[in-house]
Amino acid sequence: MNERLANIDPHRVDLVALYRSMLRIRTIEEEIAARYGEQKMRCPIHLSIGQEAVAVGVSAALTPADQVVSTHRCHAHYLAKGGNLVAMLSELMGKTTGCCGGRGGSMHLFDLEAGMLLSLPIVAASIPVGVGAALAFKQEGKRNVAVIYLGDASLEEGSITRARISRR
Ligand SMILES: Cc1ncc(C[n+]2csc(CCOP(=O)(O)OP(=O)(O)O)c2C)c(N)n1
Repeated sequence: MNERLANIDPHRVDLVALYRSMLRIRTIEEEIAARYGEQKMRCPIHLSIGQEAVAVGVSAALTPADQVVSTHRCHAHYLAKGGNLVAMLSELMGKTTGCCGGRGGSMHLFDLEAGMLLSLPIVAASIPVGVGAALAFKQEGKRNVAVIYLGDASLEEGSITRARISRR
């Protein structure tokens, strides 16, 4: 197990802060759902309501220098990792102030400063990118962690097998 994860003491983790972070994400996503019909968000949207704990729990074990790669369902991963909310909402609305300049939409969130490396809607495409980020850390002699979020549909894609092979 990664040393950083192994060192987490559940009695010292700020559970209220974790809960607040989960609630914040839930509230934001519920508001997005409620307002989607206004047609100001000009992109398809995939919510992750009910999965907030995964994003918040994982991010709690990471530093800003650790990197995360996500999928089409990336709002919670982005927010939990410290992604900028205004840049995210601007992106959903296709504004130039969005994190992708308004060209990517909901499925392409990233925030390099926060260590949110990339989100990719192509199923399993996040896997080789995350493996590459981990390899870069290794080659640079850094002890950082790269996290790949994926849905179970990724498991039947060839890139997950190739990622396992390249790990050896
Ligand atoms: C290579 C590829 N094939 C098909 C699609 C169309 N597609 C978009 S989301 C999705 C389902 C993804 O399921 P899963 O990864 O389990 O995530 P979930 O949406 O269930 O959270 C598919 C097949 C795609 N984006 N990429």
